[in-house]
Amino acid sequence: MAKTYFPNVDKIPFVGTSSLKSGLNYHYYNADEVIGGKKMRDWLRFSVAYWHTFGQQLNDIFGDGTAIRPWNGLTGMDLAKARVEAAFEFYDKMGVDFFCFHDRDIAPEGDTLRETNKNIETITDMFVDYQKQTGMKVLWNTANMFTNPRFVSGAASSPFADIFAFAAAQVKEGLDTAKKVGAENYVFWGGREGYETLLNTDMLREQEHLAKFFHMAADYAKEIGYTGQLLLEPKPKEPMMHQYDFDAATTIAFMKTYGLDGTYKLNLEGNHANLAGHTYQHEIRTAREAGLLGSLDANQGDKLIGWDIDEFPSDLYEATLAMYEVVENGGLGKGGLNFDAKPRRSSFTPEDMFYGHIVGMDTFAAGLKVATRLHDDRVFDDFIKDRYASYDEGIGASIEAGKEDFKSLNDYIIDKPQSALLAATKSGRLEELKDTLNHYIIDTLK
Ligand code: XUL
Ligand code: CO
Repeated sequence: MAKTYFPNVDKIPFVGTSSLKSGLNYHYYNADEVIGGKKMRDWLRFSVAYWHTFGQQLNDIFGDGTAIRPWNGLTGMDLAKARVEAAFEFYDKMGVDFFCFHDRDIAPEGDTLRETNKNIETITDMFVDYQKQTGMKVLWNTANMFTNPRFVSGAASSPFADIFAFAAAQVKEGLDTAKKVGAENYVFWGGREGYETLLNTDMLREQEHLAKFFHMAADYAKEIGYTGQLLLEPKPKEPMMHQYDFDAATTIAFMKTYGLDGTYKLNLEGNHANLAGHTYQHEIRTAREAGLLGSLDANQGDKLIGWDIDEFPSDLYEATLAMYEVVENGGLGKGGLNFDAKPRRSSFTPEDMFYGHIVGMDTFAAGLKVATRLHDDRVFDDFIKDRYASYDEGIGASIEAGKEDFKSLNDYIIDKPQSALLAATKSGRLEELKDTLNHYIIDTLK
């Protein structure tokens, strides 16, 4: 019998909502259940993040790792290989269809890039074998260009040309890997693409380098026939004081400035949205309306903490509104929901790795159910349509059609009394809408 890494956990079954108590089972995620014309697994396309689940030791800046993991004690390639075996056992038991990884999560670095790439290829050979046996797919892979000290001042935006060259070669290998493992997307999160102080930074030159880098990556992907979607992942701060891909709107402006919006889309993360002073829904809406919604990193932050804590999502309200955007978008296409999340430092057993994903998957599955009803009943759509109705006829329609100017609008409005202007406005009914939203959540999930 093959070695078992998680002997205390069986395949996670769907048990429904008959029992309130959590356990190693799903209450809402029922992979093959059809919601709004599509299976849950196809709406949600859940993915396990290799770095958090198989790399994290749960250390924080004040304390060592607490994680008890079946591979503890192993090092180098032995560790890397054990993690692959454990990972595929974990995916099978969770019943997820996708995983994501950084190059440096899966294999140790050698002294040269050539040696490092050899290590990667040994591990991705194992991935491909397991993928053939299990049908597991890669949602995306990416390059870690932020941990090693060579990236102290960035990668593609580093002031030092050799570091730019190294980053290019690293992403070249990353795109070859993406093609090899059939990754449906390739992600760029600008780990240290930003600055600490403008006193020593040529911001324009750094951003031009970054754009050039993304063009080179897209060109190389095309050259090798890699057809996955290329994604940029915004984050406003941490590790750099200021990150260039600050939020969805800033990244979209950057993409449009440098002609990247035809080749790249966005990967949006809940906790990153909060750090930028936005809701997760705001970021997803911004990308959706620009036609640039690519994929989602599902996690949550905390109102009381100002940094990235990558907590597994459990906030039904936030998940409902995120899924509402996804449903309005007709799904995520090649994208999915990647749990860029880890258990808390005090949740250190192997079983907590399962519980973390269970709460995340059940939260988003529940969110999908509520969102589908909100969409089908046109709860917000009808309200919003009515709120803007004055643009559907008369002067509003004429403004939208470009038939008016400041002079014509002045003539139209100049003699209207204040009472008529006030009568032209309507209550936004925020409290009523929130109450309705609560009713939908409670009724759908009962
Ligand atoms: C960091 C983060 C990354 C990216 C991939 O905050 O979100 O893990 O998702 O590099
Ligand atoms: Co992320």
